[in-house]
Amino acid sequence: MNTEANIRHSWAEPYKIKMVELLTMTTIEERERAIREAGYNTFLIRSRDVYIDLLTDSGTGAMSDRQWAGLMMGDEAYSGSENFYHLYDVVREYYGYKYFVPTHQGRGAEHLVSSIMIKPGDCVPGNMYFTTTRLHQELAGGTFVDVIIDEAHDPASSHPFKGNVDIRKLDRLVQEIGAERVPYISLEGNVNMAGGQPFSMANLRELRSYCQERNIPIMLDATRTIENAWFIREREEGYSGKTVREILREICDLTDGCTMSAKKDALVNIGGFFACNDEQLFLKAQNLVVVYEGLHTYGGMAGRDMEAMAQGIREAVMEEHQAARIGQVRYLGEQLQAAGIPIVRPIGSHAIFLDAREFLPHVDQDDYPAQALAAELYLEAGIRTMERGNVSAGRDPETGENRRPALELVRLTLPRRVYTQAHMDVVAESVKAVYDRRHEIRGLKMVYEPEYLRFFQARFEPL
Ligand code: P70
Repeated sequence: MNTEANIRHSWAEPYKIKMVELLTMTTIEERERAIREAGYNTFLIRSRDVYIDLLTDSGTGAMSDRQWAGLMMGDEAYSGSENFYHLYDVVREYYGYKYFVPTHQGRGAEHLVSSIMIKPGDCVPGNMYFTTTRLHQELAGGTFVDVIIDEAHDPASSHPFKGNVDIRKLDRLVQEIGAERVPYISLEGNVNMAGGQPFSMANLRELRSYCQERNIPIMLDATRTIENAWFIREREEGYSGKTVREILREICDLTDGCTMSAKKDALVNIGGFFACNDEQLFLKAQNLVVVYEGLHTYGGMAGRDMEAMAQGIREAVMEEHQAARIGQVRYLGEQLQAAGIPIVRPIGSHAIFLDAREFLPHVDQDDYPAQALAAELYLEAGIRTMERGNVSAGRDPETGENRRPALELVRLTLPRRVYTQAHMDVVAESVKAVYDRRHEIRGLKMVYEPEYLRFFQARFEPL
């Protein structure tokens, strides 16, 4: 176990490397061809053409030897797998919810919650949208309403808890439409689209008492909530002496249920779950999961995947793991800040977000500056990142216009336990090189736009 002192002075990895995966390096000509063939969309680049892959921290982490050993313990029974019961015990112990339904990944759980809880015409308030979460809410006939604090939409604000809910915004909505049309509040830990920003325990307590008075359940998006717990410990008064594990439990105990993409915090390549305390809700979810995912004792996962997840959750709450995780992200972010590159502040837990509006002020938002910047980073050094701006935000269903969100960002997402400090140096050098020639960078025109979650498959051409 790390002591307080060496957590503070070093974020050195609490593991050593037993197996490696070779990387391929490409020439500029090869990258020019690859990005053109990918329609200037980093989602469409083949992974063999990527050097350092910062597209996402989702399912891209390195598993431990114990997790790999767990794969050999897979009980692939169609029903009643041993691994299901093991995973259930671990979720019960660490997250604390009474009932548990496994799903193939996070959006499987979102689909269950949205279709069970939302009626057409309902509004679902949340601390900023997430793409898949909002889409499932809309497909169920609901409307997402953003109730995050204003600071979250300002990349330059260094508020320590930019993930907080603005209770006044929430109250305005509830007054306007009535609590009966608010099926639940969707609360995300370490808010992804805001830059990986945490909520505070004080804010959650206030939200809890507001919701309890009005009978509105709180459904937590637990995807990166262990990382949120780390920030509470680091920044919130009264928490420095608590463990991440204790704080995670405290968060979950203040909510009614959760959806989880285990591909992040829980250190697995695939998996997710829904968990809750209400028996009726659980019974509905358990029934619906067999329609869309698989039997309720595997929910789309193999037995071995559930075993790896059970072990992954145990490793994820370790203090030394989080110290290294967040330390590595901070190491990269501080290098970029020192070079004067505009990034979202404070530095979050899973990624560095470049502020593409500041980076490319000469590119109009409808010419997709973040998409163009992600393409340039790939061209520069084979580094793959992800657009999180106007393309991701999509169109307003009412007006059909681009949403033009306040945040126009490029996400450099760090997979867990995968890259080294030297890789971070290469990334920082490459971003600086692109920054030096930023005036030459032009926007993009969208030439193919799919109906759902367009950012995954849209194609572009240079202007
Ligand atoms: C990412 C991934 C997934 C995710 C999430 C939060 C806070 C739910 C989910 C869904 C993958 C992704 C998804 C959509 C667009 C881009 C990337 N986030 N809640 O890279 O979970 O992927 O398991 O279905 O971050 O941020 P899942």
